[in-house]
Amino acid sequence: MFRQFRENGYFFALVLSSTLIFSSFTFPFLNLSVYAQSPTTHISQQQYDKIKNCATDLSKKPTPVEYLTYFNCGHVSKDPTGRTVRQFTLIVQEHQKIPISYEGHIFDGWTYNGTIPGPTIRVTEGDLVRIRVINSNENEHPHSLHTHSIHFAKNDGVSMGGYPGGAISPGRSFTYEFIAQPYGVYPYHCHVDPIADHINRGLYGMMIIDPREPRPQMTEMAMLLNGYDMNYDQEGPTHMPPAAQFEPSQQEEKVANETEGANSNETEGANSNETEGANSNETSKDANVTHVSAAPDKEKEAGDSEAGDSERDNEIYTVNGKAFEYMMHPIVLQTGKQYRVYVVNMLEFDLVNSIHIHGSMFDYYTAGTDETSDYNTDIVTLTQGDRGIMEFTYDYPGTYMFHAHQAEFTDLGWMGLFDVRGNPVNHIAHSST
Ligand SMILES: [Cu+2]
Repeated sequence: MFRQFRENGYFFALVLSSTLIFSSFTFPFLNLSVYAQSPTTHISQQQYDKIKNCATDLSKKPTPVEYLTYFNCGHVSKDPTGRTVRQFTLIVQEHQKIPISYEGHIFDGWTYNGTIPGPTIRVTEGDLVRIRVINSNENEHPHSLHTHSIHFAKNDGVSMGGYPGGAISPGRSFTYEFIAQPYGVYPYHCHVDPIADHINRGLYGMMIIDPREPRPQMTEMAMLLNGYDMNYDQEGPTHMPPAAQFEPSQQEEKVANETEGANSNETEGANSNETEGANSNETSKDANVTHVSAAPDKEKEAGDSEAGDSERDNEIYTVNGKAFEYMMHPIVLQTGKQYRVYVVNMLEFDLVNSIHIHGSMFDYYTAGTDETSDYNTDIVTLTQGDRGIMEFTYDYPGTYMFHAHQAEFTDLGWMGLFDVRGNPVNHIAHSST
């Protein structure tokens, strides 16, 4: 495995030397001088959105390169109390042909707004967030939107409890509402059973809740770690390129067999949030609850529960949706500048994922819910749903890899490059180049 990794490195060194020359990737640096330090209290919503690098075209489908810095801050308005309201629309579409490699692999994906991952939703703590999810008419399955963070049960996007937002039928929509809290970085995803399928198909994304007071300003990026089980259909790869070889597993696919929580499925774009008695979740132990992965443990032998799932595997691993994207388009950084990366792991079927950077160290903020970093490291390990914030600086120019520290994942696509430019800083350079 390691040898293969090294070979891949050499292969991509060659690719890199040519792509660097022709690279059309320009990194959108922010002009941040005005807000170099956290100001005191008042920053207007408009000013804040500007330094957040909010996208101006919300209908855009960002490419995997653009995804890095594409922050969708929603359509902004104010409610009668002056509170900022941010509205988003996510359209779920099944059977989208998503290019996920440079070797022609097409994934039969289910998407929020046409991309995998879905758009990065960015709001500020205290905002009223409304996310309208439309399940397209031509879809075959119910879907939902489950966001992590704090909210009423009826806005949780799960079928238990019989909430309409737990399973939106094709042709219907539901508007999820919550006050954004607490600040941090979160995953969002569909929570309809079988959930592994709905996630692996591509229904997930990142949500950033910014603190009311801006974090120290630096150039920001989003990195979402994922993988693809290509065996849903026969359209998967016949063989992988030298840089990404794998053995197709020979389990056949039981495509999403539907739960159809008969009761649920209201349309309701209504905005009432205030009700919600204490009764909430306990009801309906019958139909829905049995689907929640407790049953298989009893049936299967220990150590091999959910035998069907244990055979599932990913053939391609990526950051931001496309294998080796940032080797083909290295991310240009400058020595001495500070960078912040919001990282979320949504990899299905593998227990852990990781992110490791070469040539520097980063401060890590688990879940992004604290102002002080937890530790300084060059690798962090994440299980599905785990996330955090990395902050780092490069002292020396050069080309540095960043990748999962599992060689299998790197071989199959989860590897990228920082192209660090500028003069050495802070230290005396021992050698040039
Ligand atoms: Cu779904």
